Amino acid sequence: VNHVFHLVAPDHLKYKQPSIVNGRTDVVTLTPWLAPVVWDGTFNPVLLDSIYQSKNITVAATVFAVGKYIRFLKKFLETAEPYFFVGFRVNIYVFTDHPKDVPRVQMAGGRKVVVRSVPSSNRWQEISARRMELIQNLIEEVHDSVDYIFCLDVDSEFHGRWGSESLGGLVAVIHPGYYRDDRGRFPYERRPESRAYVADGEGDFYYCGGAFGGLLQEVSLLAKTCDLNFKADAKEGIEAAWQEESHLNRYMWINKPSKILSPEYLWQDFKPRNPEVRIVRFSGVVKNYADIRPN
Ligand code: UD2
Repeated sequence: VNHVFHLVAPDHLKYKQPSIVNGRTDVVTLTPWLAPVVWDGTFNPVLLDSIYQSKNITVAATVFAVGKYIRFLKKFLETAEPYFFVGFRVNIYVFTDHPKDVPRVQMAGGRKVVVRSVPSSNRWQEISARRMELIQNLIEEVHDSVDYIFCLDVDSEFHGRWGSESLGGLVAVIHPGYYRDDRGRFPYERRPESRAYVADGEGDFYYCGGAFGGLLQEVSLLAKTCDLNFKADAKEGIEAAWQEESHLNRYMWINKPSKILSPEYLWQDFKPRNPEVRIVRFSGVVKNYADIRPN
């Protein structure tokens, strides 16, 4: 695992000439701290794949399927195969309390599903929040064999390419529900007692808890911090408005992500598509909470 990456494309690779005067004008593609915002049309997939293929990287994804959420796993895995880092070494780590019910999905060489057993839980808030601790443990275990990791919600499906354009140190996805809103309307945790607190007039974007990633050491730090803060809050009887998503938002406000993925990378199936979203690559399925949550 070599983290000193020079971006070198193979000799004689043919691709469209880049331009710094022509490009997308309907969206912003750079944050004020100069992190790229990945939208369709801002990158060349052939060029990017050739650069990262020569690095021989391994990409991990984590997905939790606890309790009734096991029903989402099949579609998630089946759609990951044709869209998520095609042509790369991929390990998908499935955390579940139903290891026997994990569907067998045919995968290409170099790609595999690894199943981890976790205990069941009666509170969905606990399940989603406990992910941070388990992600951190996993990273400690695999840090010699994996380069990048993405942590994804299971109640979602791929519909388009999610590949090497998404790689970065610390990677956040902009939440599809709030990206046109004033930050005063973001559902950050607003109680100063919480360690997830973001004050009025602060915050950059509202990021998804359902997809984030980056280099292992970056994601490890994020997971460790969110987990500690979540637990310290819990000791004082506080649960942030959107659990670990609130803590992640607080973390990303202080530790600016080095790459941002546009809402193409986590849309919501119930939302009509806005014109700037030319392609939905990954989206949350419509679900009936009463049906699938333990309480
Ligand atoms: C949002 C976030 C989610 C999380 C949550 C806050 C998005 C799209 N979703 O979604 O990531 O931050 O708010 O808590 O950003 N799970 C189980 N079994 C359960 C409950 C949850 O396995 O009984 C896992 C599963 O992988 C699921 C994830 O936890 O995808 C998040 O739970 P959710 O999808 O119910 O949260 P949701 O949709 O309210």
